[in-house]
Amino acid sequence: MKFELARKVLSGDTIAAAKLISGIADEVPGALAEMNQIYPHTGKAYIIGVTGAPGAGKSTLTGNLISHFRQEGKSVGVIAIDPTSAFTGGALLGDRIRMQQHGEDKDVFIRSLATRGLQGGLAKATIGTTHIMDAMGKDIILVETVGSGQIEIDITKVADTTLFVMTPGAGDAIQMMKAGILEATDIFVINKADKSGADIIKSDLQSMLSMRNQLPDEWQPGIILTEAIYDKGTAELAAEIARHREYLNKTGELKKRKQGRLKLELMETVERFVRDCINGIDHGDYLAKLVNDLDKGKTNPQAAAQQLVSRLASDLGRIKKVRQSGRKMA
Ligand SMILES: Nc1nc2c(ncn2[C@@H]2O[C@H](COP(=O)(O)OP(=O)(O)O)[C@@H](O)[C@H]2O)c(=O)[nH]1
Ligand SMILES: [Mg+2]
Repeated sequence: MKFELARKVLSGDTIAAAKLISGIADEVPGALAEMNQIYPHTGKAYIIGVTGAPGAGKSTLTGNLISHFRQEGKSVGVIAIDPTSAFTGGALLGDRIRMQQHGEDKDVFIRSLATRGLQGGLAKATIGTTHIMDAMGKDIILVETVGSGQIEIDITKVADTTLFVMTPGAGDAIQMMKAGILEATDIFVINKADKSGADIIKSDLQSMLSMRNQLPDEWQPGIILTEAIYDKGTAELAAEIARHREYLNKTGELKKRKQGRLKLELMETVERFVRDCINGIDHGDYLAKLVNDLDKGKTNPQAAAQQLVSRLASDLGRIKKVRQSGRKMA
């Protein structure tokens, strides 16, 4: 049956959902067509990003948040993004165990997304996975990702609320503030507060935040102390997430974030489309010739790019004309 996978996903079938998630990560054409059936059922889920250094306690915290939201009667989806291992890789095994208590719960759906070998863009695959969980009716989607470099900053654009998890003794707070993290974080979590130094990080963070130029009605990122292994601070963290959600709703920022995601997804789709088209021109011979000319110094990247784009435009124009005349004939 046509779009059977999408139909099954919409009825909550987790095996079908897992299949579709793999399909979009690998950019399988059939899966992309199925996704068109998914989009009309999206836009309801609230997306929470959990980022921070490896070992900070993100998975433990995520497990606590799952329990909290389940107690509120909400269904939960979890996306664990693993930058290193392949699908069956090691790091996620521990995560699975930490979240295993939810394994039997049909209202909790956990999927890992390996970034290595990902065909499309990372943001697109992640956003696609949130669409699938959203369409399955998940109220909350938690996205756990290691945050330390440049790519991960993009992940914060995927979430409505971004948590940045830090720990005492993991170096000076100021040093940990890689470019953009301060701006991209909605809530700071100082986990492992059972260890000494949590209060030092907190005051460092507070003084950094107070140095920022802020508009009067701008969001003031909260700082929450947690001891995730003892499930301490979970309720406070959930309350802060709720406060942020309310702020986003009230200010219209929620809609802006959603549109930002749609734009990101669109742009990655366009990039992919353009790349495919370029590779399709003379089956890539045209590209190879330009690379050759660049190598010989006969052209430069700017001129070669312009040449490629105009060739692409004329090819696309031809395709469109053929389609139009085809339609007239029919
Ligand atoms: N002392 C202490 N250890 C914690 C706490 N939260 C997590 N851990 C431990 O830190 C390690 C890494 O936790 P994990 O949740 O896998 O971190 P992730 O890599 O950020 O997902 C595990 O051994 C946890 O048991 C905490 O609040 N206090
Ligand atoms: Mg983890």
